[in-house]
Amino acid sequence: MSGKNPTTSKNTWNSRWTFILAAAGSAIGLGNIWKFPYIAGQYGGGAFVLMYMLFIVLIGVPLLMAETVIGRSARLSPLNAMRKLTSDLGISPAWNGIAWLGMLTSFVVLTFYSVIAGWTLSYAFELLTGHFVGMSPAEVGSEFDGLVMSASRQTFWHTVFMGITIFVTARGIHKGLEKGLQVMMPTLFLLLIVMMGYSMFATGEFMRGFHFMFDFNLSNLTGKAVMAAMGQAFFTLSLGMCALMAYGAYMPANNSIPRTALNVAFLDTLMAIISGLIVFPIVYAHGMEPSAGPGLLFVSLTSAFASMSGGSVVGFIFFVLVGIAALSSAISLLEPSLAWVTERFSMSRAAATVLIGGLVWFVGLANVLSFNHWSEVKILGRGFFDLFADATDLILLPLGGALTAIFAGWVMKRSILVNELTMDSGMFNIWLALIRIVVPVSVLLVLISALT
Ligand code: VAL
Repeated sequence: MSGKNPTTSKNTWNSRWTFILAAAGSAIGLGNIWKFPYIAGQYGGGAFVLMYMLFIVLIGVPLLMAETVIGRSARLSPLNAMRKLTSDLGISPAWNGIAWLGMLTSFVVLTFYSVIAGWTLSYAFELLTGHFVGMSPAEVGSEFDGLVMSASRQTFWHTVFMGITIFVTARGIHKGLEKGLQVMMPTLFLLLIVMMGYSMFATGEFMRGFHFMFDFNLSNLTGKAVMAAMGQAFFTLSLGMCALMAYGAYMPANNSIPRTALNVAFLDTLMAIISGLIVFPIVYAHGMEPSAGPGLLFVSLTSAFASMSGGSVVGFIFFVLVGIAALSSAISLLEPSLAWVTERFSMSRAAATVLIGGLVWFVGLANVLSFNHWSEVKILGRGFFDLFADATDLILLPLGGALTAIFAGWVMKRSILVNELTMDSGMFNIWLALIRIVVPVSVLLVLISALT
């Protein structure tokens, strides 16, 4: 096995908060603010939201802990961590497939994530110029259509976003991440609260939005909705992509993994729920449909910004912050492949970042084009964007998650788990039961129910 062992203090994050911030920074992103409201809207609200929360608790938290344990116990990139664990145990290297799968998934996710993050930057810029002032929701809607129809504008912003991601990542974990995250995350949270205040007091439709999100209607609970809720739970917590496994390698030994996992899952879910409570009242107030799809956040919020006084400035700040939340997630999506390439080819971090980031950028162009020039190109009945999004949500993430759970629960040495998790034995056994049985069986059942 090649590679240096980054256990030196230089390569572990120095404060207890940094790991929580970095993990929360990875988890909280477009998945909460853009994706959660739009899929909750497409699957009819309440029942979907409940299933999603159930999956966060039963699958998300235990898996978050498992991925972090693997990363921290080996203190290597996901692939080399898996190689170390499998060779220590003397078992088949086929298990290393978990890391290959995670690297593939994080790569694929980033190719479309960057395009959507580009939309947020484009919106921030347009709001700043006062472009949307006084526009009706229908006009705001056709502006959105104009953006997705334009390959050049999307390519421009996708390039800007990947450029920033590469720049920040190449500067390394200390300089690149630590400082920024301490300011970004709290500011984003505050602005979301302010926006929720707007939805609550200025739209007159807060309760309707609230009921849409929380009224449990059993008839909405189709196999597909349950599947989507599970995929979203993985996506939003950055699970099944080895991102947190990669971050775990830098986590100080005295950080509590269970406590961190609970904090991150709580903050992440809170952000998603708040985003829903912002978006749906605005959707109703402007006569839109919750099921409008990927444009939901952009059209609904921008319509609100267009009609409120000072909306251009608030909107600008909002989309910049969403872009920054996306940035801290994107950085974590680069990390699994990046850490491996630096270890494997003894390449500098900067060179590896440019190489992988460049490849992501290139493949990302297929996503850009799938909305316009290539809209007729279909694979398995889907354009590239839908293909990548569905392949990750419906197959790669659950598969990666289930395999990680089986590996951590059934294959890893108990002593490593006990040492890393430092829980009392009752809690440990609950965790073990979730990771051994509940996670794999739920993934299997959901896959079967969605396919039949
Ligand atoms: N978890 C993040 C998000 O929800 C990314 C890494 C997918 O946006």
